[in-house]
Order: sequence, then structure tokens, then C-alpha cells
Amino acid sequence: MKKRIGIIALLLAGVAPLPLAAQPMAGREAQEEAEQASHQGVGKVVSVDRAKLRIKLAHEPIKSLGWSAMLMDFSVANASLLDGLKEGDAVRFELGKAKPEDLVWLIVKIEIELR
Ligand SMILES: [Cu+2]
Repeated sequence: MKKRIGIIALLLAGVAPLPLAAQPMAGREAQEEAEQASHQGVGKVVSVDRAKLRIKLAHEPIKSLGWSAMLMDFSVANASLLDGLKEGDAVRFELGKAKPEDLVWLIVKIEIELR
């Protein structure tokens, strides 16, 4: 009886750590990806709110963030980023964070895409 328990304990010790070790690793990789300092996107201007320093974009997928295409409101880092932008403009933009620990991405660069 004692011997069998010992074998089970060994099996548990040998097998259990594998999935446990694999998971934090995958989590860490995903986190590193999200911790990338900036991300590039393209999209179309839906509306601009200069008073609130916000812009609504219909953006294309942003692979580096795992985002699909969607309609989304962004804050901009400063008012001058909105200069000259209007509804319907095709834009190329960069997302960044005011502070590294922030959860929200804001627009730190945006320019009308010339095509
Ligand atoms: Cu989005």
C-alpha cells in the first residue's frame, strides 16, 4: 500500500509540472507582445471631436494587438494631431501609451494616407 502511494506521488510529481510550466510561458509571450510600446494601424476617420480630443476610426485589423477590424473611439495625445483631419479621410496611425502601465492605447501619430 505504502509503495503504491509512493509511485503515485512520483507520477504526479513527474507529470503535473509539465502543463503548469507550459502555461505561464504562453502567458508571458502573449504579455510581451501586448507590451510592445507602439502599434501601427490604418483606417478611415468616422468623426472628430476636437473639444474632447477624441477621434472615431473604422480601423483595419491590427495584428500586433490581435485586434480585428472595428469601429473605435480613440483619445489623441495632443490637440494638434487632429489638425486637418475630417470625416472620410483615410489615415495611417500609431498607438502608444501615455504611461507604460496604462491599459488604454491612444493615438500618438496620425497622418492622412496618400494614395
Ligand atoms: Cu479597435
